[in-house]
Amino acid sequence: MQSSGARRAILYIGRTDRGEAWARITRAEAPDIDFRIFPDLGALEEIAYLAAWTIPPGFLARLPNLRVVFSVGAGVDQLDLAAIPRKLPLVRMIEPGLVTDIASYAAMAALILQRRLPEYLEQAQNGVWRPLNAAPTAETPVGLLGLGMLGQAAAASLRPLGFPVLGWSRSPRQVPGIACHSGRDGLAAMLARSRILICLLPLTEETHGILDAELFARLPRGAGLVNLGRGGHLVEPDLLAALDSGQLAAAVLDVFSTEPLPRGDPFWTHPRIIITPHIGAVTTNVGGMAALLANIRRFERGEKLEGEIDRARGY
Ligand code: NDP
Ligand code: OXD
Repeated sequence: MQSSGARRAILYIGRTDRGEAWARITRAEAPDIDFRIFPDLGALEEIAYLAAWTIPPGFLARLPNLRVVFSVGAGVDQLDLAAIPRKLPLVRMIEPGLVTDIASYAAMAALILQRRLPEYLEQAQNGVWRPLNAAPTAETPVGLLGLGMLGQAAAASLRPLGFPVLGWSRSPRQVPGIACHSGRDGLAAMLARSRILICLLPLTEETHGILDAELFARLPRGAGLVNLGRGGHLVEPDLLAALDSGQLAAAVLDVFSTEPLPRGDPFWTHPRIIITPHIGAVTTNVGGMAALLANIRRFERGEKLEGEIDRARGY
């Protein structure tokens, strides 16, 4: 534990506009803490907290008194986890803005797929006026891979629209209004019913490449896919093959193995793929900084941090 009276600083590495907003909030709400924006480091020994999306290789070794590493996002896989000493607490972002964003994105994507928007966009390109049958939401079960903060937020926005919601987690869960599954058998049972599948898993050794040909084959023919997790969850050639064969009808993708998605990538021009540039949920200035400061206060009181990563599980 560190005395809250000691001179200490947060170093932020990330988007400058957010850094400037967080510096203003810190000056107003926590004047006892110095907020620095990379590469303006100041005295390195004063840096107790690091808040970053990614960290330059080898940089942590320059911070002798670092106490906690905070991810500015809900996920931590974008950080080089092997380079962060295990004795340092690593904390993900938990803030209401992320929950609101994912809830609206999940609803939007499910409706895009259920109402067959990719096909209407393709028809419009060719001046074709042809109504298509769409199963009602009540007959369009949505399976959620991941039933954590964001999976549950997605469920909360889908249920009022009439979608039956199923969910899959690592450990067994009971969430009202969601048919919960866990384990390999649970996954197979959920996939068999999911007309739309939404990935909201963290990227770990266990979940890497989970969205592959074998998984697609377990979905009902003509299902839709939404990837809101990470690009590493998806085996991209397997998605193209599943769309070409009709096993999947369409996909809404927010995350990619390489970001920005390179020019010339076949996803850009595929008529059944809708692309957004990793905006599913974006940490807000006010909610994000409030969460960060609340966690620093907890840490300095010797209390449990909210969102600390279990390094063995990887999330
Ligand atoms: P949580 O840690 O709250 O939830 C993760 C869920 O995934 C839990 O239900 C967990 O199971 C489950 N899970 C993890 N590993 C496995 C596994 N091997 N098998 C089955 N289930 C598993 O994370 P969040 O909901 O906050 O965030 C999820 C992810 O969303 C982030 O890690 C990030 O990758 C992504 N994200 C994407 C954004 C975007 O803009 N596209 C924005 C923010 C986040 P259990 O309940 O048993 O622990
Ligand atoms: C996050 C993200 O993890 O933006 O928060 O993807």
